[in-house]
Amino acid sequence: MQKAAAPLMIPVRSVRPSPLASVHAAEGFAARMALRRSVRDFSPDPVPEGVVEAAIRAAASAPSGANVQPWRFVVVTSPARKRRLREAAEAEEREFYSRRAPAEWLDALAPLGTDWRKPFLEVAPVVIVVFEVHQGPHSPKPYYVKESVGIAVGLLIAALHHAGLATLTHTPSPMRFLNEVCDRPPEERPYLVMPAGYPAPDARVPMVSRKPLDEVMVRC
Ligand code: IYR
Repeated sequence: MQKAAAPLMIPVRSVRPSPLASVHAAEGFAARMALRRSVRDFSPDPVPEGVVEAAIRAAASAPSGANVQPWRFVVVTSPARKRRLREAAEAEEREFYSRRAPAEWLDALAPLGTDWRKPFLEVAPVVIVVFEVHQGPHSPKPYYVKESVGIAVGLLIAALHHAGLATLTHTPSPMRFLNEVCDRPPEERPYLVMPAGYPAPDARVPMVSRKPLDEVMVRC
């Protein structure tokens, strides 16, 4: 086997902030992210042109295994397509809530107040369906796919929140119906569904809290 050519290397573009500016930036970001909530009641108001594109560009800047970038972001805005999405998702969710979910899982979900109804898939002005891209006729073998796509989705959520939009990380189960609804080939596997938009004026979210830092961070 021939050895791969040495990669072209370029200088890293980075400006080191002062320590104070660094702490300020980190604190500001943490405070902003702490305001993010998963929203299930959306306003149908459209989102400004370009916000979703820029947020997906931010998401697609994520690190990925071997830099394969194994993700596809399908942006659904057409009312007809959103309706199909909702109908197909609700059919699965109806099964999930009435038959498939074990009692333990339903108990865990009870504080969130979720059920099989998914009107947000039709009401939100944009629904981004995220797919993992596996090896196929036009896609190389990816590595650490779930980790890579998870990181990209984290950036997507942060980017949309930063732009003032609310999101929901929605995971219908099973999700294969999304290939048909979104016209995607079999090597693309649904990862999650993300409605995005502004919260409805009367939107409510469950009163839940985040673990304090000393519960999630340890030093060793
Ligand atoms: N997919 C279902 C159930 C659900 C599961 C988890 I884990 C959640 O955090 C929330 C919901 C639904 O979307 O309702």
